[in-house]
Amino acid sequence: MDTAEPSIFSRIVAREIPADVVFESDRLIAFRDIAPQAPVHVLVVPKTEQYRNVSELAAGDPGLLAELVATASDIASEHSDGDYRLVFNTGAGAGQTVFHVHAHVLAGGLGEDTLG
Ligand code: DGP
Repeated sequence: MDTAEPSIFSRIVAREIPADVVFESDRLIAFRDIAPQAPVHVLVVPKTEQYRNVSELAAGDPGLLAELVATASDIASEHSDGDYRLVFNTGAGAGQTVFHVHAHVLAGGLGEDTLG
């Protein structure tokens, strides 16, 4: 028996917890991060939680990863000037806290000192 709890993002997909959803398709959902790190900070998330991180997604369903990247680009164009940073935290040591693959789309007035 699978006793694993659904991830927090699966609960957003199921509308069990609220989120500010900006995009949804049959395979993806995108919503604003609860703790924004940039003027535009949206998470793009496959609806399936079978992939824990971007490496697993790339190996298991590269087409879905390509859809995710295209969606991130569209969101940056729709909500800002089209320039964006795409971040996949991978592993607890890199700051990943939700082990259901997701991309952070950061856009809108990014300072030059916000990354390395
Ligand atoms: P990461 O550290 O890469 O695993 O990012 C997880 C992100 O998820 C973090 O920036 C905060 C966000 N987050 C966690 N719980 C919720 C939630 O319930 N709603 C929303 N909108 N974002 C959440």
